[in-house]
Amino acid sequence: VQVLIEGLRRGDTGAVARLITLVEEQGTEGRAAVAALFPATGKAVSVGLTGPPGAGKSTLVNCLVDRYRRRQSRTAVLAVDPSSPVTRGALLGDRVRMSADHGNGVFFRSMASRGSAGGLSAATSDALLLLDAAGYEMILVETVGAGQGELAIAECTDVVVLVLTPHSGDLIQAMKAGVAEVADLFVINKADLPGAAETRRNISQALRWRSQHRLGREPVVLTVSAEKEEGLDALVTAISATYTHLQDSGLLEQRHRARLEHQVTARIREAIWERSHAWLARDPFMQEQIERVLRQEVDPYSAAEAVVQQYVGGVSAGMGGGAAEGGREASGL
Ligand SMILES: Nc1nc2c(ncn2[C@@H]2O[C@H](COP(=O)(O)OP(=O)(O)O)[C@@H](O)[C@H]2O)c(=O)[nH]1
Ligand SMILES: [Mg+2]
Repeated sequence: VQVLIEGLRRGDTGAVARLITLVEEQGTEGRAAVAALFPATGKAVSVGLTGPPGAGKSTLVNCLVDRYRRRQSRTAVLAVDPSSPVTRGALLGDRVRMSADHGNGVFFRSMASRGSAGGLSAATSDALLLLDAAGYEMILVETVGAGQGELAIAECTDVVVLVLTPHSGDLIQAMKAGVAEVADLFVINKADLPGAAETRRNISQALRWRSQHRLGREPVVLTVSAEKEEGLDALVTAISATYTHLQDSGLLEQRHRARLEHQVTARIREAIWERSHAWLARDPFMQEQIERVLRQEVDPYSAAEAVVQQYVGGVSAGMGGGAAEGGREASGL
């Protein structure tokens, strides 16, 4: 890990790719890398592009990469697919974890979900930290906005761009999934197809009705054509303007804080679980509760609550109840 970290610091993209694999595995080596490189983070701008499959996110990312590269920004792309189940990840094998520096200074990396959406977002935020430490100034993150996993994009990136297409009912889906709530910028791609202007009006109108915006103001709605390369400079300008707005309004700092808080909380949850589940399985009090569930004396929820009460205490107790203290000592928690 130390060698890879030094490699990353020297700008060796192979080392960056291997470190990302380590954080994908979410093991101790990945943690060590994040710990060592965390002080070197905090300079990158991250932009998440989400939206339904086929909306043109990848095509759009390629167009944006070209433009950022021309502006001399060191650019990296993370392609994340939260809908990809374990089997698909295994099936695609190396392709899923393909990573390349296209010789134009742009780093590209695919990440596949191997487990929960929570695990993916932890791996993605770690990968973002590594890329940030590696000196990438602009990091584009593409995720499929089809389920609940895409909400994680708002926990990982500074600016969220929602990519939709004309007349597709995408917006309704996006609203149902809650992505429309977290989007800072709405992009209607495929404006070369009919109906883009009307879709744009409909979305603007829907946004006007909304009483609150995560952005503190109404999000901008743009029409672009990634394929015909139309409206892309306006998109780059809108992304910059959104970022500046976030900076000036203090929202960027707020988001940054919320993001770190989320990461710390997620790690606390993991650490508590890692440390407790092995002894919990052998714990007499826990076993007694299981027996009671078996005898139908209590339901599983109540049994779980009794175990938590025993070792952690009540939610509102803060420091934990008196009885919990003894239990906590005995269990080594
Ligand atoms: N007509 C049209 N097709 C597009 C445009 N952008 C992307 N596409 C096509 O839409 C399909 C899906 O694009 P892709 O970038 O893979 O979508 P993703 O799944 O959101 O990443 C591809 O066949 C693209 O060529 C566009 O601006 N206009
Ligand atoms: Mg794609």
